[in-house]
Amino acid sequence: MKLIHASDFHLFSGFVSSPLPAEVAAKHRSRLYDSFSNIIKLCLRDKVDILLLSGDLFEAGYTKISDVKRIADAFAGIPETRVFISPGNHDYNDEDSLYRIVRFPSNVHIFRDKFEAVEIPELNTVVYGFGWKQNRYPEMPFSFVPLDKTKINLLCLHCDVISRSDYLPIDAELIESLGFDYAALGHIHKAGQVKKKVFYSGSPEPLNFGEDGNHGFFYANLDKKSIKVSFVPSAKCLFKTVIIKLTGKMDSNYIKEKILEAAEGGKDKNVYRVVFTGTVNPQINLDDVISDLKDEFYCLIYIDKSVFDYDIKKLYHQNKDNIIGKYIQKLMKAASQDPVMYSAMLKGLNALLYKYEEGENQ
Ligand SMILES: [Mn+2]
Repeated sequence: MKLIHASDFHLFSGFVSSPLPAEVAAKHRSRLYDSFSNIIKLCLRDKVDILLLSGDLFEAGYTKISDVKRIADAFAGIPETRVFISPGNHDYNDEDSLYRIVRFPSNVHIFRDKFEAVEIPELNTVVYGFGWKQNRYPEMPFSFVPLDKTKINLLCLHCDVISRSDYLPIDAELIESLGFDYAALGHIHKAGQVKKKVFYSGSPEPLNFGEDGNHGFFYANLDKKSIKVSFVPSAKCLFKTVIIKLTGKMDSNYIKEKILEAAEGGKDKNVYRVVFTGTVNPQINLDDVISDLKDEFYCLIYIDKSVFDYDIKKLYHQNKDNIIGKYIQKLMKAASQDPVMYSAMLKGLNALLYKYEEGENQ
């Protein structure tokens, strides 16, 4: 029997709390859908028997009826594949859920908030599952039942395999000990094998900078006696954080080179976040540095954690009689005791120096 296990697509995500610029968020949204439709194509090509989708298939808050209709139509295109969906915290299946508004084809089973067993006699298989009806479960909302070990027993569930969690905490040992032949879990976005037959497929595409590394889904060949599981990497892009430690000696071109070097040839497909640390020459505008590179990148954003590279003492002596010297004199004591004050002083100095220089040049 051929089985695909995928989860956490987060289709149609709004990326509202994400630092992605709107146009990149839109492109990434279509990548998410591509990852879904590529799995559908694979089911069709390989005549996959069972597709287990363990929750967060879409983000309900940003998903329209027509979007879910599109998902349902895709499933209608693979009538020979039995599809099981166990909704999770982002697509929970309550009375108002789009799962209940849109008509799904007969090859699709969507679990509700009752632990349920669905028999597939022709495959000698039982698929167990539970669908979330709310977005939190601080406690296990159901009990397992003993399994018929003459059958292939599958589990499809959105859950957290730690003892304390608001997201349906469950003991991985317990799942293993019950004797499931494959447990398809969702919720954790990083793929992994929790126990011999217990898997998190992770999200097929990464969704934010916390989700580095490979993303994809599991493809299993199994019968009652044997199981062969492979991870299929499917992500079209990686989310990469690049840390650039600046020194006051670096000029703009050197910083640009550093960023390009760190992007390692993935700049036309990956999502990059540069974090600047260290000290920066106050003459350099990091916003301009990033803007100059932007066209070469699929997505490039930055966070500035650097501080200006001033020799405060020297600056003070050079400017004793003007506003800059007086500013340093006023703030130096507080700044030496409080890092927030220190960084405020540097920002102020930057403003003053530029202003002062502009004035001189006029
Ligand atoms: Mn998720």
